[in-house]
Amino acid sequence: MKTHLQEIASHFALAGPVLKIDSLGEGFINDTFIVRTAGDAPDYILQRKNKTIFRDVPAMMENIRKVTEHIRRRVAAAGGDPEREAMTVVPTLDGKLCYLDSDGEYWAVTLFIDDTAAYNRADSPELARKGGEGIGKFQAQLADFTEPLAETIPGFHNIRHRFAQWDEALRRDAAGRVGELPEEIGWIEARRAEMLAFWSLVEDGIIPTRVTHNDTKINNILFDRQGEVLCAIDLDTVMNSTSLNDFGDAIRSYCNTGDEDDRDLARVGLSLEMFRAYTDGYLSQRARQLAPSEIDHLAFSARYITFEQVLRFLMDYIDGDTYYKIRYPEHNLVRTHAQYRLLESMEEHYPEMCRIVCDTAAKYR
Ligand code: GN1
Ligand code: MG
Repeated sequence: MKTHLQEIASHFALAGPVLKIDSLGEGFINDTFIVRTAGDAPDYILQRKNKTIFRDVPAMMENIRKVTEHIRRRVAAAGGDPEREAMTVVPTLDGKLCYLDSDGEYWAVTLFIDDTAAYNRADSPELARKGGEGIGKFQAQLADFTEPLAETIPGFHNIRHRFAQWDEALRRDAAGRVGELPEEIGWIEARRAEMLAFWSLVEDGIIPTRVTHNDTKINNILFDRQGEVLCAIDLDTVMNSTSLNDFGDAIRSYCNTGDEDDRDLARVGLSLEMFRAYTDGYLSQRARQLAPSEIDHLAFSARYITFEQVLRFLMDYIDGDTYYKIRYPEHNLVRTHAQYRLLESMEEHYPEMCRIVCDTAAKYR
């Protein structure tokens, strides 16, 4: 008898019979599985997309199709292997990009890329440099992409929008936790003005808007066994935004000496060595295309995205843990504290971060 997952998989245009389906990965949002097939047929990634978070899954899948097809053409033109250096969306048997099951859940399939490595933290400057190069290439591949993209999560990295949600969450106090969090709430409020001032530069067009990934933490990048970047995965949030977000979000994960949810705050901080390496890789691909206003705010973007992450984890804790998957009741608060320690470390090292960006940009311009 077919399992539920096998029944779901049977609606997709797979090249071979399904052997088994196992759970995969550590994503906080979707449920991810690997579909093993018999014989020479490739394996596949099957995902149940989180429809509470992504309000229009078909539109999101259409974004992913457009963007991956564009990247595949660019990879092929450069003599690369589009099946390894790009994601491939596998349609349903009736040609749709996702399958809607009888419970109202959306499922999507992509080709599984074999023989790869994934990381939660950069373990060497070489890896950080390669990661920077990979996101730099991703942005460069999409620099001439002109098709419209749906906004899959409205105001995703827009801090004005996040503060509106934040004010509402404090007012609602859904889980009755606001009273216990004066210190943590103070961390957010103390930085409201400087974060909004940065976002005004994007709103006013001083910092340009481009096609960006928007979720560039290290485990959303696939490396090959030699440490080269193959491609960016988890393209659910590909949208038009500032490319600074992709830099900042990557720094948040590549350059953290601890874990995103480390309970031991003494382990958490910004590694300037990893920062230098990531910046070098990224700017080796992007220095000549970025506007001066973008270069000038690269270092700040790491503070911006890390601040946003503190706000989002704390807001989810205040809301009663409705957005991120948690493994234990205080998980979102532990994440908040660990990301705040990282933010403080970035603030302490900010002058050096600016100097590194400036020197590296000069090297590649
Ligand atoms: C989520 O889906 P995943 O686990 O790659 C989140 C990111 C956060 C990240 C925190 C759609 O990423 O924005 O930065 O967790 N994705 C969405 O680790 O909210
Ligand atoms: Mg992910």
